[in-house]
Amino acid sequence: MKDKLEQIRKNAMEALKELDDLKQLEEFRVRTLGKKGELTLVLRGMGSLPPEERPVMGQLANEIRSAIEKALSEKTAELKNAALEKRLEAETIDVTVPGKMPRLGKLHPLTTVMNELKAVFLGMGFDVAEGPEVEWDSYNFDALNTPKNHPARDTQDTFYINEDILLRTHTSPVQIRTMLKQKPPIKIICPGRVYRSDAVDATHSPIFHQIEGLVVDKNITMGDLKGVLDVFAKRVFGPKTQTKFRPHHFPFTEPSAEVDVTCAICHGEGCRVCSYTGWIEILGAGMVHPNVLSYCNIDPEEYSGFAFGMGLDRITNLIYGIDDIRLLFENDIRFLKQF
Ligand code: 2U9
Repeated sequence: MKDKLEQIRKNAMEALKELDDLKQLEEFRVRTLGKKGELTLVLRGMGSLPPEERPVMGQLANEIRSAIEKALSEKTAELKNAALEKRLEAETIDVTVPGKMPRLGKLHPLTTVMNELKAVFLGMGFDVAEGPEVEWDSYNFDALNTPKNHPARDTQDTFYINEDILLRTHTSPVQIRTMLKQKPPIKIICPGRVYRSDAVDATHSPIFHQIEGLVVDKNITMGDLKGVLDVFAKRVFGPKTQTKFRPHHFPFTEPSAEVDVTCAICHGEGCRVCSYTGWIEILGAGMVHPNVLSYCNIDPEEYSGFAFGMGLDRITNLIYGIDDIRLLFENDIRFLKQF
């Protein structure tokens, strides 16, 4: 038995030298030291030895097992090290190679202008209110003093979901919703997307954007409206900008006005942008019609208010000198990159 054991040791040590991958090492371990391995098989034969030889053989077998285990773990470490070395070599990176510049996106010009206008009104103490784009016909028209068959509905034709529900033609229903659930004082702007059934051309799109504003409190006057819009115009178009109110008619305000600012391009001299008038129309405004306040359960004898509305797309085009509204919606990256 002693010879057998020594033979196992010799074979094992020689075999180990030849092995050069971790899988082979594991197979070797099972073959030599495992439950059905060579060493175990020899030890099973211990029973047939004379009793006095058993401890001696047992000790020798243990010694050989330890020796093989030691050699095996040394070889395993050696192979693992070699594998790591090889990987590190393969994965070396040249830190001097110039990096790839990540391509940064940027805000759409409409978003940039929307943010700027919001900031101007937030600076004057307005809150931002938002509401659904799919809206009740009654909030979009009836509440705004525009009952069924009113001629003003013609100029604001839109897309109907059914007889009572439509895509809003202005953000005004957001002001209605606010007045229905909140008592004055109210001082809000309502930015958002609106819809009209208009044919597409350089100045019309069935989808466009507005910012409207509403202030309702005791003793609100047309002077407050002029003050707010004058500050707004100076902040957006420059401190020398002047504003001019022209009488107009909207069903939801009385009196109503269209508001012009002096042309920021020619400063009033006259140029192509202002059609040689020196003035550019930027918004509509007026004092909230008593019928509108009453619809929202606000007593027009006690409270008054002003409202205004502007087309964000038109203002964006004015600020950036863009001459066709369609460019804002085509999302041609070569166009958008310029801003
Ligand atoms: C309530 C009462 C009154 C909002 C107003 C305008 C005048 C206006 C146009 C500007 C260009 C629409 O985008 S546009 O085509 N808007 O001229 N809007 S007053 O008046 C309101 C709103 C809400 C409760």
